[in-house]
Amino acid sequence: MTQASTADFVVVANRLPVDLETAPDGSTRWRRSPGGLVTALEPILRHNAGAWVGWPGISDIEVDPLVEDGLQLHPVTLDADDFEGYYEGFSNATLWPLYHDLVVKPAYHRHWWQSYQEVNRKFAEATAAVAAPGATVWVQDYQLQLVPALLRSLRPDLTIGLFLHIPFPPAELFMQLPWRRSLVEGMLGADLIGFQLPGGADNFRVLVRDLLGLPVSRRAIRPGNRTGTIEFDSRTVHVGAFPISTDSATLDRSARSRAVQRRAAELRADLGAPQTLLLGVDRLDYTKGIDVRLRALEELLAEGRIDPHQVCLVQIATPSRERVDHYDVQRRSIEQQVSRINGEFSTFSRPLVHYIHRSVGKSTLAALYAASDVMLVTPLRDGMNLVAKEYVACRTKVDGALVLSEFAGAAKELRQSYLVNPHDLDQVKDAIVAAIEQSPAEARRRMLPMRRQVLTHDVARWARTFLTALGRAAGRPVMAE
Ligand code: ADQ
Repeated sequence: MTQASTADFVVVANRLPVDLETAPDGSTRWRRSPGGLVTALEPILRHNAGAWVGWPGISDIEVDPLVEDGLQLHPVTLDADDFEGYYEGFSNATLWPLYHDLVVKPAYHRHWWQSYQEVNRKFAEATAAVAAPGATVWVQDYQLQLVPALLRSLRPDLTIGLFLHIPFPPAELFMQLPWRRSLVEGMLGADLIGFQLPGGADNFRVLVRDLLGLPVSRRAIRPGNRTGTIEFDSRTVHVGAFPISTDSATLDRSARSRAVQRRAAELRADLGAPQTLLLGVDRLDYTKGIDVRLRALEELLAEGRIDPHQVCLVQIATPSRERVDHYDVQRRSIEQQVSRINGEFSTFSRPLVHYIHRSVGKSTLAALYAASDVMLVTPLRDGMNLVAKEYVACRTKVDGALVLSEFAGAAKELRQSYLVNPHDLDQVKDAIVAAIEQSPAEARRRMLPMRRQVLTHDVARWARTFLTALGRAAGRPVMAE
């Protein structure tokens, strides 16, 4: 690891693509956390002497900039109060529920907002110190919505993009936020603001028109992509939809590999060789509708519409935001549901629901996708939902079935899935039964176009499309890829 220098391309995200871990003896070391974002951005970062600014995952630790595996990493230090106010508080107990249709009630606290402003300033200052003259900066997600304007005031020479990974709510919901004007003005510091869906971009434009009284237009900056412009502070801010995706070719290749195929067969055997294997993979979050699918399953079993000897569900639920109250409530309720179903319907040879409250490795995940007949993705609201796309990318035999909530962004592209309204339990139940009973021909008819979509629209294409639009919005040449 060597000292980092300034960069022509900077990614700013709440988390670095590596986690700092503390060993039992108190020493620290870095562990790579290869998410989809870093996979997509890594080639661009390398070609452009890029840098990543983010929090290393542990509070109260000062870490020097470093170069890890060729990537310049600039850690932002957060103390325990920052973590509580900015991250757990304002990001995850105010903005997260507000942007997900008030699935739970958002909490509005002035000291959280104060902390959010302070931490966003820290990120903006760290970025201003790292970016080379005229550099391109790409700010990620709802935790950092004030960074674009703060950064622009520090460094007017920069080209700034912002991408929101979660939904952007309708104006009538957003208007609840006591600090609505400051937050929107923070975002408008960007040259281009990207949303997952055209609906999010539309919500933002309506909000800006109504809240700030600004003229908004619909000048297209990319044919076929619904975008518009907003005139703000003598600048033109572009707004558009850029649906994110997964690293589909790598997943497809991994799912075809002998090792993953063998692991998939072993998993099915270990699970008692059920006739039908159902799968859920989510962060344990109240927006994901894990409870919805468990309720549907329980009713179907109670009504005798599915046979407990033939069906089994694996539900992987990654621990998430465990100190935020609503997450704890959700976890307990899911665990109760799982035990109730298992108490009623497990056989002596196997439990009905295998509930795993842990993260699993990439190849195990690919094997689970390859092994499962029906994938259950039933969020009440979700920006995109990459799990749905990952499942499709792993169905290399063009079979399997995806039950997908129409409130996930992915539903706009995966039209051939079994689309459901997660609030309509009877519809969810009927879709699960139809998915279990579908013929191989029907499976193929549905899966083929979904695979075509996911394989041709991968995460690298998403990043390229956004950065090309950002270059056009700023009127500068786009960077090398
Ligand atoms: P998330 O809400 O985290 O992301 P999602 O898009 O499904 O939701 O991404 C989760 C990722 O974590 C997937 O790549 C999945 O494979 C992985 N994962 C989940 N459980 C796992 C486990 N137990 N072990 C290992 N890996 C696991 C937010 C938004 C989404 C949006 C993404 C990307 O909420 O709507 O799709 O960002 O923009």
